[in-house]
Amino acid sequence: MNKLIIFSIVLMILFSFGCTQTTTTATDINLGDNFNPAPNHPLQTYTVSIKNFTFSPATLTINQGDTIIWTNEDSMDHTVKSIAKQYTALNSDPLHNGQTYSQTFNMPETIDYICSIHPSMKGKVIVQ
Ligand SMILES: [Cu+2]
Repeated sequence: MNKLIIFSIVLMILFSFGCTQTTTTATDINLGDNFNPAPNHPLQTYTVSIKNFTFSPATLTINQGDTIIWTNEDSMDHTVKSIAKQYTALNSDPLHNGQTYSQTFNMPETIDYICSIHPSMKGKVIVQ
């Protein structure tokens, strides 16, 4: 008899969780600072071209989990290096013509970066 009651309670709890999840989005629940909700959008890959000593687009706003691929389209070598220490460090080797550098971003942050060979080349990634 006791087992039946416990089983019924477990079923009720499971059922109520099921209902909660269908009617409440993750952002409505405060689960603490360590909770990283699964992205509610498809993960995307963006491309930034490095051409004529310019990152294009110079500023890119993406979502957590997205990836950026930089491609050097100049005959001159370029790098992708974050200026300040951030959670996600951008730190490419010198990219020759046609070479790529990719990075996935998993934290909300703003990263200013440059080409360390030509520091006047500036770019920014905003992860939201
Ligand atoms: Cu450069």
